[in-house]
Amino acid sequence: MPSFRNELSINDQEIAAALVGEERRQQDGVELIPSENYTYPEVLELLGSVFTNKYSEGYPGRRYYGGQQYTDDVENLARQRACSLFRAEHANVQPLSGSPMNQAVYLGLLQPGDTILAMDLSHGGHLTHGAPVSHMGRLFNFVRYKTAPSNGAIDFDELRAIAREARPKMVLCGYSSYPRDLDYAAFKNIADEVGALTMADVSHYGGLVAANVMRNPLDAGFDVMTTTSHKTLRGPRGGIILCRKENAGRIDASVFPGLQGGPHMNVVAGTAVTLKKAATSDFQLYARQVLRNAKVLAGALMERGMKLVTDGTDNHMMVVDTIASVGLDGRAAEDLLEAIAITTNKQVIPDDPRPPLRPSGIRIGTPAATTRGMGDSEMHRIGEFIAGALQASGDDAILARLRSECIEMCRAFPVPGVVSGSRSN
Ligand code: DSN
Repeated sequence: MPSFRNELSINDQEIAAALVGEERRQQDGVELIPSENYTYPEVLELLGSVFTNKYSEGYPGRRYYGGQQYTDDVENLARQRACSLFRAEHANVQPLSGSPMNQAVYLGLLQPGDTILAMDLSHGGHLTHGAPVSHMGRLFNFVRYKTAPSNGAIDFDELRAIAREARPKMVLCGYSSYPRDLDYAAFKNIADEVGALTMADVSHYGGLVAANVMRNPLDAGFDVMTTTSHKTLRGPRGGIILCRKENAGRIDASVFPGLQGGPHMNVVAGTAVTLKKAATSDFQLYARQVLRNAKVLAGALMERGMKLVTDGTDNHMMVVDTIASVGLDGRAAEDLLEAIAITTNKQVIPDDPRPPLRPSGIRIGTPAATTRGMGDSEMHRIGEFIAGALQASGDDAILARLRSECIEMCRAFPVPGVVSGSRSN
């Protein structure tokens, strides 16, 4: 089997074959799932380092196990870098990923049964923002606000009315499928009126906030901001909670021992490196290009007759209404694009009448393609590939041609950490 590696020391043929296959899939295809990215070779190295051997329950200087001189250094650096990057008073870098990160905040600052005002899930909110199928949706009382499908605007008069009626303990914003930026000051004003805490989950666009190309909710006085580290930030899979000093004790105790045991120190080390890189001018250029690429791709799709929810984007993602565009549901569209080596994900649109596994659209984002160095001309080509494939459903000859053109384009843009014949670039 052809391999992208010079050598592979994994003496387990089935797993080795899966790894080589995944490397080839990542190298040969365009990754457009907006929550995915290619992490740095340095992070891949740290993830496979001896830090994974270490138990470190507790926090620097207050651990329940010995042997912490190096893990303490790593966690202190990660916390300091997170605070400096996001202009926060306190950071917890231990959440194992995005869901436990958000759960730790709710459980640390609220009581079961409390009301949380959050974005409607089909309008872009995340599972942990109270989906009925999630444990958080059962533990807390989530009340919803919506957005205008025409332009994504939030009607803050209506939101104020809902808040006055529901008297939430927390006003939550942030999203996993919404193509616009948010007015955090407006959320904060309403929360202050009803005496609620403010929390923003910027997991998707944490890297864009870090680079100051999207608004930072902490600048508007938010109490808590959460972000995953593996999306626009390009780090290892993990979560970061940023908060005021006055809430630091409750947040830390909620993460450990409240919700988790030992932090994954190999991940925390990778997070520290990621946060240092996110403070550089190179990262700012990257973040600007992510936004530019999204605008160019959105324009290319709309020129070719694709209907985007809110007719465009102000961030790194867009949602294509595939039913309105070509009469295909999101699953069929996802499958069709996968056949031409483009990975997207099926996605509900606002107030979608269709079920989540057969929704009306797909979600597309530019962070991963931008990491590979793709720019304007590749975004135009990707727009052609996507529209061409969706409009050619059932035409195998056209799909085969699009697939080979797409793979050829990808080969000119190596994936960091995976290069034909070598392990890194
Ligand atoms: N699964 C992530 C996403 O795709 O948005 C969020 O957790």
